[in-house]
Amino acid sequence: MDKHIILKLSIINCQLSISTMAMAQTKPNIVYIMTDDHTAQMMSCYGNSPIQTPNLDRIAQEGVRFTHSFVANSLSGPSRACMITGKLSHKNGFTNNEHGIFDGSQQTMPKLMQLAGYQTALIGKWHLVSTPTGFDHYDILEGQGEYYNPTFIHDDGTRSIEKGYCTDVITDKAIRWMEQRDKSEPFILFVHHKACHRDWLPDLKDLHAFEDQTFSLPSTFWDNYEGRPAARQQEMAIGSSHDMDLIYDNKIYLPGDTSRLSRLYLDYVNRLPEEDRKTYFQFHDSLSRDFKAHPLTGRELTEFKFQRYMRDYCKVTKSLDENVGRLMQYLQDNGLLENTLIVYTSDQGFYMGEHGWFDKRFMYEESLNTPLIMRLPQGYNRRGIVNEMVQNIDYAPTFLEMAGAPIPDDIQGMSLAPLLKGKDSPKKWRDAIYYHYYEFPAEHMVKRHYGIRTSRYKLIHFYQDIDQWELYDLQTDPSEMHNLYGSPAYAKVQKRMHKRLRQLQEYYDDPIEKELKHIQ
Ligand code: SGN
Ligand code: CA
Repeated sequence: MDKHIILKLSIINCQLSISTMAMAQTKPNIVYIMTDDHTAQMMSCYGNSPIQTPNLDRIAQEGVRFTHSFVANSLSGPSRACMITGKLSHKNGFTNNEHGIFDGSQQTMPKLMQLAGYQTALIGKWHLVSTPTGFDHYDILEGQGEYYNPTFIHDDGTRSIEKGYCTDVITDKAIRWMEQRDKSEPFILFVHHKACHRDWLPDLKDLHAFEDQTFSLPSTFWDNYEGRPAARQQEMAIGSSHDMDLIYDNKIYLPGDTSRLSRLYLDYVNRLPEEDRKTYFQFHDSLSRDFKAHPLTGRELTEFKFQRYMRDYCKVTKSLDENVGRLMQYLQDNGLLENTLIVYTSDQGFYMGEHGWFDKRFMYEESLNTPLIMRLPQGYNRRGIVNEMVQNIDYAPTFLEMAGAPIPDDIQGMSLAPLLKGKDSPKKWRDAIYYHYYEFPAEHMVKRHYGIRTSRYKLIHFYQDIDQWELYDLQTDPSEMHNLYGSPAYAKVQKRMHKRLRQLQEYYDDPIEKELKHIQ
C-alpha cells in the first residue's frame, strides 16, 4: 500500500480512538441501587419517617427526590423485569413470582448498555429465576437470599457461602468490582440489596438499636375495609396470627418450639457462626421470656407485633443506609461523584401498618409508590423535588438516553432525561400511570387487579374471582378509605377515568379488559 495512504489511515485510526476515548470519558457512569421492600415512609428525606437515613438524604439533598414514583406491578420479580426491559409485565412476560421465569433472550437495557460501550455488572438479589444475561459480571443471591452468611451464585456457575451480613457483603462486592473494572470505559453497576425484605434479621451490631423507641400507629391501622372487599380478604394483616407469625416474623421464640415456621426461622438464624448465634439468642430469648411471662391478646397483641415489626425493619434499614454511605464514600474518594448518576430506589413500596398491613401488592399508595432519589452527573442541572409521575419502566430509556444510545420503539417507558436536564420540568408530561398485578391465588391473597392513577384520582378493578371497582379522590381521601365508585357526585370523574383507562390499555396493548369482556 502507498506510504501516504498508510499514514493517512493511521491518523484517522488515531483520531477515531482519541474521539472514542473522549466519548467514553464524557458518558456518565450509573450506579443503580435497588433495595427490597424499602418504602418511602421509612426514609427521612420523604418526611414523617420514624428513622433517620442521613446517607440516603444526602443523595436527595445533592440531587433530586421524586414524589410521584410508581411501580407497574408491586412485587419483586415483576418489578425487576419491568426495570430491565422498560416494558410492562404483559410485554416482558414476567407477571408473577410464583410461576415466572424471565426470558433472558429478550431485549434488555443491560444488553443495550453493553452495545453502547458500557461495562455492566449486577450484584445481589436477582429473583428472575433464569441465568442473568447482558451482564459482563454478576454475583447474585440464590432466590430471596439470606441475611446471614448468604449463598451467592457467581457468573462462572459456581456457588459459595460468603461470610458476613448480607448488606455489607453486597456493598463489599460492589466496591471490589468497581476497583477492578476497566477504568477507561463507562460502567453501569446494579447493586440489588436483600434488605429490608421479610423476615428483617438485623446486623448483630444493631440488635439493640430502636429498642427504646415506640412507634405511632398509622391513622388507618384499625381499618375495617368497608366498601373494599378485596382489601378485607387479603392475608397480610399484622393482627392475624396466620399472616404475621409471632415466631417467624416477630422472633418470639423459645427453645422447644417446633412449628414449621420456627424451623424456617431457625434455618435462617442458624447460619450465624456459633458465637454470633449466642449473642443473637441472648437478646431474643430475653424478649421472648418477657413476652411469655405476660402474654397479650387482642389489640394489645397486635400493637405489640407492630412495635416489634417496626423495630426489626428499622434495624435492617439502618445498616442499609450506612452501606449506601460507604458506597457513596468510595465514589467520592475515587473522583467518581461528578460523572456518575446514582439512583436509589426499591422494587416497590411497603405497608408499615397502614390499613393494618405489612407486605405490598395492592395498587394503594404505600405499595404503588416506590422511593426514588438520584444524584445527577454533570450536565443534568435539576435539583430538589420532582413532582411528575414516573414509573419503573422509565429507568431503561433514561439510562439509554444518558448513555447516548438509541431507545428502541418497543420500550414502553419514557426517558426521564428531560426532567433532569434543566432547572424546570418540561411543559408536557404523562397525566396517568397504568398498573396491573397478577399473583393470585398466592401468599397474602391479594386479588388480581389493574387500574390507573392520575394526579388526583385512582380507578382500580379487582377481577378473577371478584368483580369489584374502586375509585378514590386522592385530594380529599389520600389514605384511600372511601371507595367512591358508583357515587353520583363522582359520576363524571368515573366516566372520564374509565375512558382514560381504556386509552392506556390500548396504548400499552394490555388485552385484559377485552379478555374479561369475552369471559363474561
Ligand atoms: C416471600 C415472603 C412474602 C413476600 C414474598 C414476595 N414470605 O414469599 O411475605 O410477599 O416473598 O416478596 S417469606 O416467608 O419467605 O418471608 S418479593 O419482594 O420478593 O416480591
Ligand atoms: Ca420486594
